[in-house]
Amino acid sequence: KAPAKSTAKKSSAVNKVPEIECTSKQMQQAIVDRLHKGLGTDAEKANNKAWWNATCHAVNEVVFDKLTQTQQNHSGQDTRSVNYLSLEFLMGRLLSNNLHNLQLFKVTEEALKALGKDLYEICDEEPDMALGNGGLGRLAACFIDSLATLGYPAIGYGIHYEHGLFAQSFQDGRQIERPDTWREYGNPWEICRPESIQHVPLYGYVETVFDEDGGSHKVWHAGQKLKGVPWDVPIVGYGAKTVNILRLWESRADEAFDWDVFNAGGYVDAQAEKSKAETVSKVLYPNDETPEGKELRLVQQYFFCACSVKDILRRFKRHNTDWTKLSDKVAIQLNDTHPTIAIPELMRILVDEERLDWDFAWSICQKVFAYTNHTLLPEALEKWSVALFEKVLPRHLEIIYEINRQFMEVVEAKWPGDDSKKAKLSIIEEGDDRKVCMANLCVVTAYKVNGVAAVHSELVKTDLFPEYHELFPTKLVNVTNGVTPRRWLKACNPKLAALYDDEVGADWVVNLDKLRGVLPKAKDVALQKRFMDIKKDNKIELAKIIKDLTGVEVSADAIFDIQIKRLHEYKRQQLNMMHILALYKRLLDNPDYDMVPRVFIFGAKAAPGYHMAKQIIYALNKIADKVNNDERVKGKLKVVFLPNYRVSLAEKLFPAADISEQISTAGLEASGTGNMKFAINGALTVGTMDGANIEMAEEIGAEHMFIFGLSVAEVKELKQQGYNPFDYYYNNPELKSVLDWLDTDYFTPGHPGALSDIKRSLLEGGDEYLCLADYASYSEAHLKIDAMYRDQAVWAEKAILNSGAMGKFNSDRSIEDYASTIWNLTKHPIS
Ligand code: GPV
Repeated sequence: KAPAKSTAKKSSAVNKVPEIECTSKQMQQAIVDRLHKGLGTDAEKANNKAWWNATCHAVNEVVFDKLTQTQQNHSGQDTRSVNYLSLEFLMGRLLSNNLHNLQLFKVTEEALKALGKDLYEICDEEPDMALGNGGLGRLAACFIDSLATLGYPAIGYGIHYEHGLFAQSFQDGRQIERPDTWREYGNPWEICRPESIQHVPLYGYVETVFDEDGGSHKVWHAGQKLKGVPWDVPIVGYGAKTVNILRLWESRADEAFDWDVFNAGGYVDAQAEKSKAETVSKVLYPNDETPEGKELRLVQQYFFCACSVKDILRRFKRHNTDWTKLSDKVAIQLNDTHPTIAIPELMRILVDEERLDWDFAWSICQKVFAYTNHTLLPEALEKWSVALFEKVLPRHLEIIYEINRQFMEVVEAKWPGDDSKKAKLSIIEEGDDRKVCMANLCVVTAYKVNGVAAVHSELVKTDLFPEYHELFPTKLVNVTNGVTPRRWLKACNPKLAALYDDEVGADWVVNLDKLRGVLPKAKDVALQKRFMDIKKDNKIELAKIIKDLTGVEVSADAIFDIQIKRLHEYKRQQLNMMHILALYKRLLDNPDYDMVPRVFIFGAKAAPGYHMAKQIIYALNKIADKVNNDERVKGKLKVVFLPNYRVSLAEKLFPAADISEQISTAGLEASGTGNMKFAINGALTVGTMDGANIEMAEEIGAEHMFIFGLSVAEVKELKQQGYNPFDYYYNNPELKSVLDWLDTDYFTPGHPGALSDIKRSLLEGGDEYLCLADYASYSEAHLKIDAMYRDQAVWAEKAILNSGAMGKFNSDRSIEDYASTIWNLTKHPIS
């Protein structure tokens, strides 16, 4: 099989998708039926939440049927499948998407309308399933959508967090976190599967047992046991030819294990044990790219990996007895290093429980696991303290030592006597506080390791793992990220989707390359008008939401300039902020300063313990307060920071954007996926040559984007020379005045210095992310944006050229790349 090449028209997906037979009358009946028989209420009494519930249950009648068919099909053929292990699945809402994928959206819209209800309002009742932090978790969600759409046998495995990512609000401009309660009153999309419960040992000690044949084996005597209860969420592919599952594990106390305490009359102690066990799946760690070395996190990782590996082996054993077949039937994809512990867990089961020979077990592991790297940031690479490991997972530590011992022999053979190579490649980092390096364990074991965009994958080879690359020259590969066009165009931007249906045919939904059909017509006045009218409508919709959420009035005639992503210094929201301050200053210095009205829109959560990120949120809110209430800017400048950015809010933002801010320091954003969602929806990108921006420029043409700033090579060079932010500060008066402004109490009346630490980190702190170095170039790019927007015909043409050229960034293409270059998967659609 040839490796999948980027844009080639190869999306062999479902091209003609048969409608599921269902009339509006039948759907009405099904929904009313669910209200009556499922919820014990009626159309008179029901509130919108109940209507939402009833609609979900009506939809599930179709979903479950297709799910059963899919499972019978996969099990009957004992198909090879991919198991996508991820600590995060940022699913968002499911109703609208499921309806689109079942092609029941229109019918349901009509049915509800006949019942006096609006489907969009009903969809808005659904709480987001926010079981993820950001890009990494949302990528997993797009991937399982594409896997099902393409008809691949696949299971997503994760944790059934009781509380997903915290809800964010602002108090005097500062971020406040509240628990997320997505399933407080149950959730219609999940099915509990007690028949597939798993048991997970933890803590305790390892015993060596000597066998009669003179050999020996290890027995792990656990100090505690957890019960893993699986909850399945059906994943409906577009056209419903496949309904896969996302299996999420909930932790409970293992009654069998607590029996002694219970019998001894320790009722209260037993209850306390129970609640301790339940904390394991209680809450998602809210850190993005900043691992927290807490015991509970390690326990979470092991808990879900142990459940998942056992579940995978249980399915395998239903049809197989020959362990050499495991790698024919099973691929396990590790979404970053978070599920790495699955590797020693599989070794443990094969060696200690199945009693396979070590070398045989190791050869199996090396054919089963593949690993995706999502970052180069050194602080983001997971390392666990050996002491903690020994306490929680004593047997796994032994196994890792043995893997490492054998691997060090390989390193010695390649670089005889070179201890520095051994130190660098060792899975165990030596020192006072010895550490287990999870990324090293992944690279040593996995048969493929991939980065998530071309430049990132190159840097993985040259900068992150150069020695591993020398040792395993075919192991490191690239699979550029993508996003599902079902959620990120069809469902979230129905008007633009309808335009594309008319222009290129409705099957763009499964073959995004088809959008290229509009490229030759980018100058067509009628098309431009339709395109820009849609954008305007979407902006008006967003303006209402902004008013609702913040009280700020914005004009849909202004340029909507949006930066939405986690708050991180490397993503440089602070650079955007500096430019906003410069515009504000220009307007104050010259009341007639000529600029197209601009609305800067932000959405971002900061990790609760990330001080500088929280300061940047605070600063932006304070700046917004000032700017939005300053008559002198005459409405030319507005700044809004939307609270509680999440998938469902993103769906309202991407379609309404004119400008997409993708301004990370070159070399630091592995890929980005928001960049893709913006461009597909017709926003123009202001961005650095980083991550997938580079490949977008290849597809779209860099001349149709606002590329600025230092390249990866230039960043390296500048850092090597010794970067001094003060050089830029003293040489650029505007930049200096903007930064000095932060030292006053202008934005925080009565509290001078409240924003000074941002300035400090950009000057004395060394400006690690080169904001000052890129400032002038960024500011210039914004002048070009302003100039171009004045010519609406040119703008429309560019927007069409951007959107139409995004075919490559369909997650179906990413999945085809994984399927052919890593997973060796075959499609098994049910019809
Ligand atoms: I590592 N990413 C993330 O969202 N969380 C993480 O903990 C880590 C990486 C992101 C990268 O920052 C993005 O560039 C990338 O597009 C995304 O993962 C998906 O690959």
